[in-house]
Amino acid sequence: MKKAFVTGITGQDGSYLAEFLLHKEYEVHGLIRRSSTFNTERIDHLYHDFHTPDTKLFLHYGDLSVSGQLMDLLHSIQPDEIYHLGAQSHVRVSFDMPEYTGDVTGLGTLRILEAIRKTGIKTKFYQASSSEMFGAASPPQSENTTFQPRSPYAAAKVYAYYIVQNYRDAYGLFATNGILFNHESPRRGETFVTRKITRAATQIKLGLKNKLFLGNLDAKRDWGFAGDFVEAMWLMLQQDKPDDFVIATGETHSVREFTEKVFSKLNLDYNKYVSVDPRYFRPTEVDILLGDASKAKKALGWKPKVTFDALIDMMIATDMELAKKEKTLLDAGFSCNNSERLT
Ligand code: NAP
Ligand code: G4F
Repeated sequence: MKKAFVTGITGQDGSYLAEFLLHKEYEVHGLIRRSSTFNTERIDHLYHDFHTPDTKLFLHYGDLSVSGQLMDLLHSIQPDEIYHLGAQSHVRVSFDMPEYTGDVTGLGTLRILEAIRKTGIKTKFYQASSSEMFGAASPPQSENTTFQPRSPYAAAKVYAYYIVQNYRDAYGLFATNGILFNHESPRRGETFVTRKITRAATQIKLGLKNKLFLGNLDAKRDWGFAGDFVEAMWLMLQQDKPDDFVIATGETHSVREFTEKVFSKLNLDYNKYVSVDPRYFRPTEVDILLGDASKAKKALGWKPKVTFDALIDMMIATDMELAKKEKTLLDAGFSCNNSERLT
């Protein structure tokens, strides 16, 4: 039985990856942060008390800003594969918290690589690199495109990308960068634009809300489904040699187009409900991302399965169920959180 260690297991990708690996009979170890509120909602359906016989998912407290404990964990678990997904992953927030983002998203990767090197464990390492690193580079973007980062988050990811390559060359580690374009799902954090839109539109449809404030509607993204993308992460670590791969759908759509589609699928005219609030603009923006994943297609045999329309349908369906539950609670006199978030 193979063992995997997953940082960021409580996040969108971590939860899909944990499901995928457990299905493949891996023993999965996840790093979680101590929080005063529960942060394991996305993996609760996978977790069994560790006293349960044959349990395959184990959680360990830790933080990417602390190196000694990462070393102890890797030494005791001895994973065959490490999927490093943990990060301060919100681009807008990285402008508010640049130092923290540099520490966790940039140096966090170095801390794990150092833990591998110092413990001497034999393992394969996956780094969650990002299309945000391409920034201002013209589309389509591939493994050969020069990075032009446009945010503290992107700059931190560029550092992490190159330190992965350096540890591969300098110490012979099996360390691979997956350069993933945007991927979404019903488990996407509610302050990322796609989920912010599907949450609000379904709430508006049920009369729980009457306005949605967004930032730059003209930005374009190459949006895929997170469930498809975690399979690519696994495929990268099944190769004989480490390498770097772009993972993308090869289609790009604007935020306006995404918004219009979601509202029209609910028989609503987005113009009546959506307003632009400059508070959501970024000091520097990435105008267009469009990935060329032909290398991954050829070398890994990977291609996306879920279309743009199917992704939107999936997100609307889940958020409609959530909105119905909220409506039931409100009708019964309870309160529910449908306030605007900071981002
Ligand atoms: P996410 O939902 O924001 O999840 C981030 C995870 O990192 C969460 O489990 C979070 O824990 C954890 N984390 C944050 N700070 C930490 C710290 N100091 N110590 C330990 N864990 C920490 O992100 P995602 O969308 O799943 O993305 C996964 C990775 O892929 C990230 O590295 C992201 O930057 C990268 N990426 C994402 C995309 C995308 O479109 N989704 C595209 C390219 C690259 P809590 O639950 O406690 O907050
Ligand atoms: O959904 P977003 O916040 O995602 P963004 O900035 O592209 O970053 C995501 O994808 C990266 C991969 O390229 C990941 F590395 C990163 O971790 C994250 O998962 O914003 C998408 C676009 C931006 O252009 C933003 O300006 O939507 C625009 N937008 C317009 N109104 C908004 C809003 N974004 C957010 N979050 N909230 C808005 O109200």
